[in-house]
Amino acid sequence: MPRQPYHVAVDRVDFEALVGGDIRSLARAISQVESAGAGTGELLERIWAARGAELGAPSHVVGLTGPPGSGKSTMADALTSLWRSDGRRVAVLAVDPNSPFTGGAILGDRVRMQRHALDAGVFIRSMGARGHLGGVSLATRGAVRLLDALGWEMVVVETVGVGQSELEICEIADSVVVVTTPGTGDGIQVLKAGITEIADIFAVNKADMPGLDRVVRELRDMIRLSASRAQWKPPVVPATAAEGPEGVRALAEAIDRHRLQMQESGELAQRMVRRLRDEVVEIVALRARSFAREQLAGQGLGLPAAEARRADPEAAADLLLERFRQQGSNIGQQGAVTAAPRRDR
Ligand SMILES: Nc1nc2c(ncn2[C@@H]2O[C@H](COP(=O)(O)OP(=O)(O)OP(=O)(O)O)[C@@H](O)[C@H]2O)c(=O)[nH]1
Ligand SMILES: [Mg+2]
Repeated sequence: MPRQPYHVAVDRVDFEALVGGDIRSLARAISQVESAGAGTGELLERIWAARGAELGAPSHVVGLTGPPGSGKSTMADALTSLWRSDGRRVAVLAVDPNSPFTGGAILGDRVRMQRHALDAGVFIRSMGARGHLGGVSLATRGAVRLLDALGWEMVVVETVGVGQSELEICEIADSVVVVTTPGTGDGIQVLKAGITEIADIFAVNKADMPGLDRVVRELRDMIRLSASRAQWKPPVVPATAAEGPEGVRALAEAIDRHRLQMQESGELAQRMVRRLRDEVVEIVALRARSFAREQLAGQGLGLPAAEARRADPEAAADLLLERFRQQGSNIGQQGAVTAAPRRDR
């Protein structure tokens, strides 16, 4: 099976500039990761090698999710200003699985984020669905991996649009912030099933609007009633993102507190391992799927319709998996599977 679709073409990225913190090179590298889908391969390996023994703290990946118009982008902007004021570099990835667009920020967000345009410590990027072999989730994971290797302290993943992928994308984050708002039709009933369970922090944005107390109370009741044994009880934090940094200070504090608690409890390390495992599973699934499609291209299983009706798809799948194991890249090799960089193997 050809491997190169999964590999980032290192030569197309100015490596020195990239490691030196150049934003344009970073944008180019992420485009490569995005179109390559699964792996950042050699590029990551080189970055880690260039960093040497000193690893530093991993990026704090903060997921922002919630109903359309709840103020996620405004919040990302305000948090960015706040974190910049204490010297952290901030990357914002706006992920929209339904959008074909990729590259720059979405128009409204671009205008809003204009103030950061000259700041080399801010990177803003929208991740659309175009050109990915592995979908937006794998591309985002790749981008996060790259930003972590390059030492970005904060990575905000804002999910735009709706759907199951929203949950999936939240799994990338260390701290999931679910954003809701007071007022009619909003509050907790607009939150999708499943989203409340993965929330680490609830932000009630637009705290300047009437009805704040009620939403805060509803959320706190809900958290109290949920029979979670976890040490961390999601705090409910009012925010006024439109006010800028001051409007999200309490939220930023909650985000830092959550990170600290995760670090101390060992949860951060566990999530990191789990994320790597999920990513590997996703890549395997992706490769196996494209292998199966290639194998079956054109003639299907070569069966006439009457036979196809009585065919056993399980048996056919077993056959393909066996073939995949024999031919299909290094995944099928015997022995322990390692995710260590190639030079260590
Ligand atoms: N009153 C008030 N309005 C706010 C606040 N924060 C954001 N808004 C407004 O809410 C609207 C939507 O904000 P966005 O930041 O675009 O919301 P979003 O969640 O990113 O929206 P989508 O990306 O479309 O899902 C904008 O008009 C903001 O100006 C706030 O704290 N108070
Ligand atoms: Mg937005």
